[in-house]
Amino acid sequence: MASDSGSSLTNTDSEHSLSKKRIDYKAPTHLVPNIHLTFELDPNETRVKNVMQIRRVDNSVDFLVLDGEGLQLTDIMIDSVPLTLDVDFWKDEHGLRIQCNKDEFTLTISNTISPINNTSLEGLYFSNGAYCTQCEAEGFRKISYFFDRPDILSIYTVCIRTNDTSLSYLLSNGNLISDNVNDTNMRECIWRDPFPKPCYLFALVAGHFDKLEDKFVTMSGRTIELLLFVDEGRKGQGQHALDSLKKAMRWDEETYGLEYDLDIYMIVAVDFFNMGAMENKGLNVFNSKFVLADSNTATDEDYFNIESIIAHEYFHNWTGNRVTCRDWFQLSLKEGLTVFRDQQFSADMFSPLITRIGQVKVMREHQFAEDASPMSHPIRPDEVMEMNNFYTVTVYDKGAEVIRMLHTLLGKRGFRQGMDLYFKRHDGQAVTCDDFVQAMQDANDIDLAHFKLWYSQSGTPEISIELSNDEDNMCRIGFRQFTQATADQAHKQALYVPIKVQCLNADGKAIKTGLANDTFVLTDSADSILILGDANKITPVFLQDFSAPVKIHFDYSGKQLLNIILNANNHYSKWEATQQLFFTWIKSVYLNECKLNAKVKEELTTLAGSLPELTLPDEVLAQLMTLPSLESCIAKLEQVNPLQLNKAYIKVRAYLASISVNYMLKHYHNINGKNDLPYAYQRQQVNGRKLKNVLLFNIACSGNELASALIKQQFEDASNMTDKLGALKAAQVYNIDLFDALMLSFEEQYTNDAVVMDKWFALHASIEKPDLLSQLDLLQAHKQFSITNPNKVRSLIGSFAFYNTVAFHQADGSGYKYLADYLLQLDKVNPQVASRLITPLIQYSQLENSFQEKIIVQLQRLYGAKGLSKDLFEKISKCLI
Ligand code: 0A1
Ligand code: ZN
Repeated sequence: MASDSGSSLTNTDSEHSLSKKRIDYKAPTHLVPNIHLTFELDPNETRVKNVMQIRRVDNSVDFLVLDGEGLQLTDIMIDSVPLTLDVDFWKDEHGLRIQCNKDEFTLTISNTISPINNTSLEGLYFSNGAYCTQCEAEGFRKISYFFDRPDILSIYTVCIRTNDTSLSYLLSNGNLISDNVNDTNMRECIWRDPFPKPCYLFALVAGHFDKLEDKFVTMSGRTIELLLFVDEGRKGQGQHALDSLKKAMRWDEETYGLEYDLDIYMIVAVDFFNMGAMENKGLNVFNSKFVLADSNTATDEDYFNIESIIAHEYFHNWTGNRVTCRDWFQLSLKEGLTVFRDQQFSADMFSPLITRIGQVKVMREHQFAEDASPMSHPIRPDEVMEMNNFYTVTVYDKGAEVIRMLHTLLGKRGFRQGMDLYFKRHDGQAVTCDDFVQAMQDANDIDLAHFKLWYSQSGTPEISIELSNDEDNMCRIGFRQFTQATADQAHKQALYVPIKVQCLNADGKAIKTGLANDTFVLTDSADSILILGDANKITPVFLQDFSAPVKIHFDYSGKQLLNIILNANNHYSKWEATQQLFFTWIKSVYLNECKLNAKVKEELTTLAGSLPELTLPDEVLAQLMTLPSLESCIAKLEQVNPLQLNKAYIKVRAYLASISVNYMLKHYHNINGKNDLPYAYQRQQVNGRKLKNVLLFNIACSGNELASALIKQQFEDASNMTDKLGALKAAQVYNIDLFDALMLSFEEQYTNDAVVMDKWFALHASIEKPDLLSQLDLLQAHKQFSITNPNKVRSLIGSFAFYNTVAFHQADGSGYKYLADYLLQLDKVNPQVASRLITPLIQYSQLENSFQEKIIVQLQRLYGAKGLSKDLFEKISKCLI
């Protein structure tokens, strides 16, 4: 009856009857131009009165279906006339069906909810003494009965009432209309948001906070009030977030001509939040981890992430809020585009290279793995059971790669013209990915029909490339594309793939390719190009800057890769070549029973010998000296034994570190000696610290006895969190006793800082030792740990399951069982977080059968559990079919 299904399932439920399909979209039968909400706050029983002005748009329909979950209905009226249950309306656990054949009417519904008992952190919840809402994707139905779908846009007036004087701020979207206290000491704040919005952008926050204030003058001269609310005593940690917001506001004006629309922009930081942040109109809610920063508590990486997430949420004001999604299958319309915009911003603010490398790692480590898993889906999914399961690296990050390809194809100007047309056509509307691509096409006079397959086809295209000699001294480069069948789609088509190509001769000099923008666009399953030169002497560089989200197969020799590292003029290509080289060595040692053979040793020695000759900026050098993650190596192999691979990985890392340790020690001392400036999040300083910490880590990996003193010294002298954490990470691979001693001192120092303690939990959970499981039990009993706090759960259990190969993939399956046991508990508290945490158990396709079998045992156990959430059910059932 109501438009969604239940949250509690048994394994006998049929998946099909529960999921929704994209093609089944139906336009709304009714619209709600205005909604007036009144909240009387109480932790146990908050009263919600919802007055909706409703207009029927389909007069063949004489009833309306409203979503509502876990609500206590107290009152329901149409045009002030009370309705009778089972006569005028019907109710079940998904919502209401109301009989009504009026064209225009006012529907008033009152209900109560219990914020304090809401541990799902969806809807209205109460934590750390504050009320907070999270409505995306379908959380509004846990607050009040409504059409909980993104294509119903309403003007909201919100009245918040309380007699709790400790709640100094009562906030909602839009502008504050009034703030009064009546004679019974009831305070009442009224907010009105003049921009029609879907209910997923509604927000309410009530609590006691410290407030940072600032102003921003827009390009048209309007003054916007900026307010940042943080927990009491944390004001000193909010400035970077506020500065980031102003940068983002200016950047969007300069880059896309987009100006902020309301007179006030508020951000609230909370400790209990399921995701990173939420773009509610004019009232963003942030996980405090992505707001709070000072040099003592946040690393350079934290500073980077805060800047980028603050910008992401701000950019949503246009890409997401002013133009929103018609239905949730279109999520990438706002997310892919906004991630692309935040990447552009980070590249401009910090560094194009580092931003790009970071993004490529996300794709290779996480998105490729998702595509190879039972959860594989296109960036615009076709079938969904639980929408929260589709806030994925595919929708977000692959979605951003698809937008990036459009940008490459249309150029900066053409892309901007497309964006302008998109806003001109669709401001104030709820639209589809097709509408977006159409605007890009119409503004540029280009046919994007083939390109659009990226929206509907899942899987990672694999491009195999071969070089051969042709007539007239020409070299033929042959390309073949193939996409393996995925769990959701058996048949694949050739996609439109822009491949950036560069060719070097044996001395590293660039050879002209004659390709426009150095880009070859592969549109068929096979094609080739000719360039001048000898196939045996050319060193080609493919997919520069990761010009498409694909895998490349080309059989490089070690010599060719070294040629690129030493001679290519593009830093990204150098990084890519080192990653390839490292992977080749790790694979070869893995296949050789974890022994280093003479060829690998020789190539490692050549690379180590050429490091001192590479006069490169610190940021590049630091990247070149960092191995690819173990996860990205697993993603490139089949039937992997992760424990053996880890051994091979450590072996290569240690050998390379040991043969270059003198160079690294010298370089480390050199940088450390210059380090006397007060901390600033400033590019040169950040890059210096990055390189220094990479060096320290490698020195530790070499096992050199000098490492101990250096680590201790750096830990003690550190004037900032980046260096402190750098020392701890080095200690973690160097010596457990040293690590434990430093961790104890770290805990004493930061015990009262929740965000910093997350780092402490994560470090403990990632120590590579088989008896970690009993230590995890102890850590769960730590006074700072709570299963109700997603940050803590992610830090401890997430770090173990995602990144601790030795402890998680134990040969007896005990690591898998540990996670499954934990998920059974967590699912009852917060299904959304449980469902994200199951990822390492469902991404098993690259593992050796013996590991897969042990994982399946745990998945079957979970599947048999009573009352499993829809979130976990959807994922597990996909694994077990
Ligand atoms: N739209 C937000 C992310 C977000 C999504 C879902 C949430 O709860 C289920 C919370 C936040 C963004 O892209 O930043
Ligand atoms: Zn977003």
